[in-house]
Amino acid sequence: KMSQTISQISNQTGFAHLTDLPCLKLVCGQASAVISLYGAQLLSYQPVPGRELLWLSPKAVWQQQQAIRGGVPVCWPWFGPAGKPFNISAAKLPNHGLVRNRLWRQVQAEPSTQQALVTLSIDVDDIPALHHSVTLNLTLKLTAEALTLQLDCAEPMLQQAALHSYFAVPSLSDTSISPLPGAYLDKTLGGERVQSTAPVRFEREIDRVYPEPAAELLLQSGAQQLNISQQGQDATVVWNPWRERSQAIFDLEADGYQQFVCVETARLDLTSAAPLQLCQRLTSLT
Ligand code: TA6
Repeated sequence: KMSQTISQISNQTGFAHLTDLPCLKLVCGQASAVISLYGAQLLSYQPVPGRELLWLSPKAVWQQQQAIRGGVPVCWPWFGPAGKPFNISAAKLPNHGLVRNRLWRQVQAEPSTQQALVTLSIDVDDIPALHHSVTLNLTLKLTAEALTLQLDCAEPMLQQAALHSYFAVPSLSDTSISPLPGAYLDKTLGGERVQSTAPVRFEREIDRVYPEPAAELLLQSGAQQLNISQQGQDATVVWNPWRERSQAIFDLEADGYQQFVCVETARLDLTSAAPLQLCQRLTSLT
């Protein structure tokens, strides 16, 4: 008898404690994923039932301008605080761009036997210094083996972007990411360039921008191993807020930082106007 992978895409209202959040659920064989239409934010990826690879804060909220704390936030068209060319007026602009706290629309959904594929889109007409609307697309592809996120913007413009993934870690003190380049910009030191070949260890706040990023990373924590494959990036950002910083973040529990690390596929260059294509693929190896 032929065994076929069954895939399926369905609407779902609510995820975890966010009971009124509009979501889509993707299933392919044993694997499943949940994505929120608010922010086009992936919230869950389970390669097999019960093994969650992403982290969501129990204090995450949505609506009222808030971005959901956890999953895979989409940062665009700027990363971090808005700088040039976006900060042209005195208006206060949100951290990490304009699309984390808006509803996206589903434009395409294709379940086939081998994969579940869905595209979410948003038209943004209030990018500072730009006088027309720009469309951003996020395509999610779930197969039995892997999950791929792809962010596309066809407009040749100055734009930054990041897939700001929060990965659940069973043991923060036994977590490593490799390979990482021997130099990085340390945002906890105001962006100072640091040369170091020592492996990153999560024993204090880590907020690093690694240029010259590898295409394939291994995130290991305890017995868990995850392959993170990236495309279109010019940086890998690694973030963990640690204890003190967490206290200033209203939607993080006091010890929440023990449960995740962010490994972000980012395009940060703002020197040339270009279309965007950024990709992160997650494959559990355990
Ligand atoms: O990617 C790291 C970072 O830019 C940190 O500096 C930290 O602020 C984090 O993202 C979270 O930002 P958020 O706007 O979600 O609070």
